[in-house]
Amino acid sequence: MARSGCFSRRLGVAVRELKGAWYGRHMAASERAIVDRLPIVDVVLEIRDARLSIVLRDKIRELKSGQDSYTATVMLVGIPNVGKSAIANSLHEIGRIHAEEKGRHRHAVVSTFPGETKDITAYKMQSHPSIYVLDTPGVLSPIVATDDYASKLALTGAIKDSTLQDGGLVEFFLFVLNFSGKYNSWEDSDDRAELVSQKKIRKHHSDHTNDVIVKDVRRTLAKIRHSFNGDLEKEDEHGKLIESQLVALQKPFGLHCGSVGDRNRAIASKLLDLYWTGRLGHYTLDTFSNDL
Ligand SMILES: Nc1nc2c(ncn2[C@@H]2O[C@H](COP(=O)(O)OP(=O)(O)OP(=O)(O)O)[C@@H](O)[C@H]2O)c(=O)[nH]1
Ligand SMILES: [Mg+2]
Repeated sequence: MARSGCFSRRLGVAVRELKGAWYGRHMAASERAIVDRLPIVDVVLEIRDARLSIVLRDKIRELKSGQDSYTATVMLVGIPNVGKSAIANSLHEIGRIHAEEKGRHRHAVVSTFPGETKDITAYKMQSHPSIYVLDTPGVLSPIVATDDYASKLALTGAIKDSTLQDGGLVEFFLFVLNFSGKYNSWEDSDDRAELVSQKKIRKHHSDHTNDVIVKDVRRTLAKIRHSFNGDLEKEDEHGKLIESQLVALQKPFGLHCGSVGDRNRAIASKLLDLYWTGRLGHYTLDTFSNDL
């Protein structure tokens, strides 16, 4: 995403203007609590994305090879909203122990909002040897080095603040989307939806192809993108494309009343909600060098 240019800068500036406000007293206390627990923890797993699951499986296999009386503790750490609680729940769920042994805290709360987990909580996932998984509150340093990093953090949902909506968050999302190959995969999934409706293939639970609003939003965005004759690399031309996409979204979202400002805010929040709940696909914001 080397071309992020003005969209990333604008959002990065908006994030930096928050001056690390997300790192409040609560996050500082959580950070201290995590450090205090380190001596009793056997494995610390930093959660970044789904690819970590392979590392996780290997580590747990290593622990299992120890003595039966051994108690192992795995601590999940990471910035807010990366899925620590979701992983804690999955590990707890797949744990081979009786329901009554699973303890008082059955499930960690999973939410699209960062900062949902307030305290370190232990979930038992196995007996003989005992394995506990510790879910921790997300901690994000108050200092973000560059606008590029700040804007990507905001787009992942690690920082959520109402001022970011006016700071170019939705525009940065559309910028990323317009450069991605998602429109083609949406067309494929429309074809798939047709086959699903004809019952020629089974519907996959996560493809959202039967969600009418999602389909309309995807179609609207793709149509405007396909009719765009300008140059995506030119910031002013790309800005105009994004403006037209946002205006066109009034229809699928059914927003016809209220002031222009209110409508724009509602469109931005509905579109970002679709993105954050995975209904507009998954995006890798990092750039990888070929030697990785
Ligand atoms: N697409 C996708 N979304 C996920 C995955 N895991 C979690 N999520 C979503 O990411 C959001 C955050 O998940 P949480 O598990 O609450 O994140 P967290 O790291 O515990 O967040 P904090 O408690 O705020 O630090 C939720 O909307 C989840 O549904 C995943 O593997 N894939
Ligand atoms: Mg959590």
